[in-house]
Amino acid sequence: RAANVAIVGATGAVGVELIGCLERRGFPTASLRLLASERSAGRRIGGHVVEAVSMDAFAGVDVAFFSAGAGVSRAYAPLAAAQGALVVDNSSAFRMDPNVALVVPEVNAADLPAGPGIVANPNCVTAVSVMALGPLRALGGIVRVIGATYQSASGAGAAAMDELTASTAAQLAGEAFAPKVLPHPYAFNLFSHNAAVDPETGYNGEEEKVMAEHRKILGLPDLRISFTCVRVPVLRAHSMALSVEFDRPVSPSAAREILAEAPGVRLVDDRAANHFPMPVEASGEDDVLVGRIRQDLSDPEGKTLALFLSGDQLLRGAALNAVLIAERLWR
Ligand code: A2P
Ligand code: 11C
Repeated sequence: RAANVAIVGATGAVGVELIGCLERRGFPTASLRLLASERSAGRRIGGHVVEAVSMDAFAGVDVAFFSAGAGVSRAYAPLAAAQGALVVDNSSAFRMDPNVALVVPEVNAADLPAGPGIVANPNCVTAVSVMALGPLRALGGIVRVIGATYQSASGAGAAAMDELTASTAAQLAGEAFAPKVLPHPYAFNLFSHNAAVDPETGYNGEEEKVMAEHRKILGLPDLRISFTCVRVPVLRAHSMALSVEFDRPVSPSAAREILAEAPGVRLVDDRAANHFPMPVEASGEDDVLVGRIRQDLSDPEGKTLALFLSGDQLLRGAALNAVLIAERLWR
């Protein structure tokens, strides 16, 4: 049967994409309830009136998507699940809970639970990265990953996207612009990810999440992994450079063959044309673009590959992945 669906955070950058993905993919929807904060109550989106989220909002809801931050998820997701809803949570609130599955369906659908409850959607960097790392496990065991990211404004929400556009326009017009959403000037600049930095380790919260989530999704609790996360002036696709070490020698051509067949992945690896994954080409695309596949020459044993990825942060990184999870669970 068709599901009664709720979206919490429906007015946000991810929420709007969730509405679009459900429609585009023909998710069997009997009713759609759009929820956000008090600020948005009464707003209309595509014929639906937005309501403020409340304790009573989940009666009769079969599938609830949450994308309004970890605090809202902690406050309402258990309530929705207790009332029988299948909850797909895009926040970080439950991802590392050992009783909650953290899933990218193409990689670890086997971790999905049999019944309703909360399923977590990964951080957008993790979701894009494992789309390549998952299939590459066919080459051998992954023992170490070094990543550096080029993260878009969308990861910080709709207001950050607006700030990128407005600050760029201001700079081009020679006008002053005071950042309000992000901590640093964004136009023609880049900066270390805005999550808080652990004074002991020097890693920021985004990097810590990404590293822990890779271990959980790939089922490799001892994976040696390090990420450096950086915000770049791009609107809605995250890119990343990865160095991936295996437990045996590996060849770029074998990796290319595997990735060419991998669902949800598109090879963009044209050395002659110097054409590789770019955020402008990944934006609006369901597939993660993968290229620059080459032997990492820093490893004399030939066990390490270097690659470059670009994936739409709002789709694979959030809304699309959440809808793919719901599709697997709602039958
Ligand atoms: P609202 O638009 O009413 O503020 P983004 O990631 O693009 O910033 O979007 C965040 C989403 O989360 C928006 O839909 C926002 O609604 C929603 N949201 C933020 N805080 C709350 C809250 N306290 N209760 C419900 N929804 C919230
Ligand atoms: C960013 N990836 O680009 C973050 C946003 O763990 O859900 C999402 C943070 C998270 O800033």
